[in-house]
Amino acid sequence: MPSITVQPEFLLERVLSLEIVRVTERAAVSSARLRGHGKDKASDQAAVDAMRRELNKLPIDGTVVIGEGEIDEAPMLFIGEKVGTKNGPKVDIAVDPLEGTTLCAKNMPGAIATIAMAEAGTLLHAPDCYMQKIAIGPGYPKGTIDLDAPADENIMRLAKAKGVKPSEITAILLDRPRHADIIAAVRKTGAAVSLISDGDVAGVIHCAEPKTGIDIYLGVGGAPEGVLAAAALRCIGGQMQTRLIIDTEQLRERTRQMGIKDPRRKYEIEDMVRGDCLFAATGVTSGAMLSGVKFGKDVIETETVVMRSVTGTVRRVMAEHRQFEKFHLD
Ligand code: VTB
Repeated sequence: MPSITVQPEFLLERVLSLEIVRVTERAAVSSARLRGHGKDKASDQAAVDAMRRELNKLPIDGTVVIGEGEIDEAPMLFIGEKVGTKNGPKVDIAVDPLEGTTLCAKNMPGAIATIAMAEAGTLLHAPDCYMQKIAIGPGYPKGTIDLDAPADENIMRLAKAKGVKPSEITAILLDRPRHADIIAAVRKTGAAVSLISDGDVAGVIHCAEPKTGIDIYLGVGGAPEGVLAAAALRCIGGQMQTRLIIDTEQLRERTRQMGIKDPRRKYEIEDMVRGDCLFAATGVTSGAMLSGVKFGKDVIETETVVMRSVTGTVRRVMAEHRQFEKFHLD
């Protein structure tokens, strides 16, 4: 048999692509236990605790660069927190242990536990602020969309690139009053608007999944969610442009500290995720992307999607977890 030489870092990265599945699985199961109980904070905390516990078992020297918030407001998985056994590669980590806390609290579709991992210094270190975003799936010429162009123009350009009428385009946006003008502009072109109450990491990813029928993401959402979505698109292809919304002196100071020289900069995917990365998400409640956690009599079932940019491989891991008590605690 010919021997295959694999660089140690490369091998570890391959191993980590399966290891991070455990991290999101555990976070999803822990928060799913509180699904529908109206407890936003408690379900988020359960996800954070489980994710942190699992991350600290990984052979990595990790730094949380996108987390639950600043050190003074987030006791765990705060921006700058070190995680992992330290015996391993230096990595940047972006987490949203429970993306869609309200969705989980109300047991509505689309809550996920999600994470992205990349070589240290390659993920955008963004504060917990808003971000303007536009995204489409793969297969279109570069420059098909532009964050600074009006929404109707982006719809027309995308329809042309897709070879369809604007009325055959569907845009996805967070259902927020701040999007009234964009929604009106999109509808004026004849395109359809799909509104989500939360969960715009999945919202962006939907653009790259033909089965969802979503063509374009538009609007303003969280910056942490923007970086996570960029990591996913880095793996599966697509275009995305973003800009941080830095509208207070405090945020201006914080972005300076984080090394962001131009707070008005327009980011492409490669500026937010500057190298190869891993992305994983496990469904908490069922949604278009993932099934939610199912609690059976003896088995807990989870569905996770894990992506790797080096190869563009997307794996869907359907797991059956036994040993209930142990699963909850270890
Ligand atoms: C989005 C969405 C999140 O926050 O980023 C949104 O993906 C943005 O903030 O699930 P507002 O809710 O203030 O509009 C969430 O809805 C919650 O984190």
